[in-house]
This record gives sequence, C-alpha cells and structure tokens, in this order.
Amino acid sequence: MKGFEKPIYVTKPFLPPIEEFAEELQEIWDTRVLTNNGPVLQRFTRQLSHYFQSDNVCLFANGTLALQIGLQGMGISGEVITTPFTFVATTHALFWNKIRPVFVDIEPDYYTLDPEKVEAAITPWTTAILAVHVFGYPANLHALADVARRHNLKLIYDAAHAFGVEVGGRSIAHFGDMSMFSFHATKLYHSLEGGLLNFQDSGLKGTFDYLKNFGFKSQVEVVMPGTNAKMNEMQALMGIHVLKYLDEIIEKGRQIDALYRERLAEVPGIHLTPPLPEDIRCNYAYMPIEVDEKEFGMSRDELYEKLKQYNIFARRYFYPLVCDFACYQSLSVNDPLTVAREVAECILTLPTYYELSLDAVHRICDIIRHICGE
Ligand code: T4K
Repeated sequence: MKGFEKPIYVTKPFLPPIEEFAEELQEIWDTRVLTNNGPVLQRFTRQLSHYFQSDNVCLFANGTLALQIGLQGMGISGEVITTPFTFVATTHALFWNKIRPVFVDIEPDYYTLDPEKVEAAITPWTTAILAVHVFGYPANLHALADVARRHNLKLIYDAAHAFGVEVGGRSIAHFGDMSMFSFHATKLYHSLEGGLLNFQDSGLKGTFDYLKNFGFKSQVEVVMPGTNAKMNEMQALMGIHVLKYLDEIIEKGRQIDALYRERLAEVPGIHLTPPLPEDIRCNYAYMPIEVDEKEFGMSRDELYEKLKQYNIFARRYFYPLVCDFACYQSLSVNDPLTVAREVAECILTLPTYYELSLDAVHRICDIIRHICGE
C-alpha cells in the first residue's frame, strides 16, 4: 500500500487568506507600534472579552508564561496536586514558582485528573489543584470543584487544549478560579504563539498586567518584580483573523473525528474515547486512540514507527509521563499512577487539522487497517 507523497504531521496550523491578513498589516506599518499593549492587542483583548463573556481576560506571549504568571499572581505556594499526563509546561509552571507538584492518577475515559485521588493526596501544604482539560476533554468539573470547596483550595485549569469547548452552553473558561488557554501554532485556535488567562477575581487583573510588563505602573514606578510576557501586535492580529474561522475549524474537526470513529471502530485493538455527554461542545483538537498490543497485533510504538514509513507522523502525546522526565525523577510520587502509566504506554494521537481532507483520513485509516493485516 502506498504512503503519502508529502508528510502528514499530527497538526498543521490554520492560516487565514494571506490577502486578508496583509491588508491589516498596513495599520501596524503605519503606526509602527509593534508591541507594548498596542491598538491591535487592545482590539484582540476586547474581542476575547466578548467571546468569553468576561471582563477578566489577560493576554500573554505564550501559554506557559500565562500559567506561570497566573500561579504567581494568585500567590499559590507549597504543594499543588496535578496530573502527570500532560505537556511538560503544566509542571514547569509550578516549578518556576517553587511550588512542589504532587502527581496523582487520571480517569481512564478522558484522561483527566481523578478527583478521588486528588482528595487522598491533600496535605496541610496543599494550596491548589491544577487540572488539565487534556485533548480538550473537560476535567471532572463538578467533583473537582467540590473537593476544592471542601478543602479551601484554589482550582486552576490548564485549558491549553480547550479553546472553543463549552459545557452546558457556557465556555469552559467559567469553571474554576482561573483557566489558561494556549494559542500556540499547533493549537486548534492560535495567534502564532500566545496565551490567555480567564479568572474569577477581578482584583487579579492589575497584578497580571504588572507581572507581564516588568511590574511597571508608570514610567517611573515599578510595583513588583515582573517579567516580559507581553503578546505583540503580529500575534494579536493573527489571533483576530483566526477567530473569524473558529466555527469552521471546529466543524471540520467534527467531520474528521466522525470519520476516524466510523473507520476505526471495527479495527481490533484500536480503542477510541467514548462519546462525550450531550451538554459538552467538543473542539476536536486532538484525535487520541489507544492501541491494545495483544488485540492489534503490535505495540503502539511499532504502529507509530510503521506509520512513519507511510509518511504519517502521529505523536505519542503524552508519553513519557511528566514525572518520568529526568528533571522530575527526584520528586517522590506516592500515587502508583496506574491508569496514567497504562495510557501513556498505549496512546497515539492521529493527524487532525483543518486542511486535512476526508480522503486523507480515509487513507490513514486504510493504512492502519493494512498495517494490522485486516
Ligand atoms: N499546557 C499544555 C497542556 C500544553 O499542551 C501546552 C503546549 C502548554 C501548557 C504550553 O502552552 P504554550 O506555552 O506552548 O503556549 C507542541 C507545542 O509546541 C505545544 O505548544 C503544545 N502544548 C504541545 C502539545 O505540542 P511539540 O514539541 O509536540 O511541537 P512540534 O514542534 O513537534 O509540533 C508538532 C507538529 O506540528 C509538527 O510535527 C509539525 C506541526 N507544526 C508545528 C509548528 C510549531 C507546524 O506545522 N507548524 C508549526 O509552526 O509541542
């Protein structure tokens, strides 16, 4: 069976028509304002404020800095209970704030933090829960909120993957004390690079604005030791343009997801996540599958390598678990992380992006079926 002529990566950023973007570059060329809270960033902030129906939004250069600043601005310290099944940046943001990450297990269906495990790991030093809506699947929102409330902990969501996700008709940004969204190029929705915090306590807005801009209050006043985490005008302009296409991007993702599900449902040893409850509007940002070595006839790693021979570059998000990276191996982990370890060994995320044709999805599925000898 023939592979693809050109490589098919796990994702490919959506770009608006170049003429449309170029037209608006003129404003930036005219004003020569390239960064430092320029007019385009202000426009983008207003649009996102409207999108989230929230006054409490703050934009950053990227998602990692947004999360680092969010944690610092909220005064989180001590220990934070979090998931090992995520991109390293979730944990790094804790570490950069000198917070000790306490890893606990995930739930098997949607790979998000297990609230019972969270509760069991609380100590007198715990100040917050940092959960991840991994692959855009909402964490167990109500159970986590209940644990946080009963133990007086802050509930923070790494919603890097979850832009566009809604629960009961409301943006997922409205759950918890604070949510961070990543607008990195590899995300379903992007601004080249970028990050956003949405938070409940409006008193934090000023702090976040200071922290991302060196702590400047005026030209002659520095009120805190901030850093430089500002989003620039080009990023903001890209964000404005991609936002116009969000519904189309999500709709294409839905079609791709449905086709993969239809074509892979019958393949022995390939397991897909169960359908989400009706009240959740998914964003279809990722297409995770689990490979059962016995049933499929080869391991996830063998399939991952074989697909490369057909020019298909799937990814093993998120393997290894964060706690297994060299920089975190010295941390003691009390939870056996049974589910997370199993999932990390068998997960594979298949290509999905706006430009991926349904014919290409058919072909990827044909290749997977061919590889397993169906
Ligand atoms: N929390 C979570 C849960 C996250 O997943 C992330 C980021 C963060 C926090 C931090 O947010 P940011 O600070 O990044 O805003 C990618 C992304 O770089 C990273 O943003 C993302 N998560 C992570 C899940 O994926 P890599 O190392 O897999 O990226 P890379 O360069 O291998 O790209 C994947 C594929 O995408 C490539 O094979 C080709 C394609 N690609 C990539 C880029 C950058 C393009 O076609 N064009 C591009 O410009 O981490």
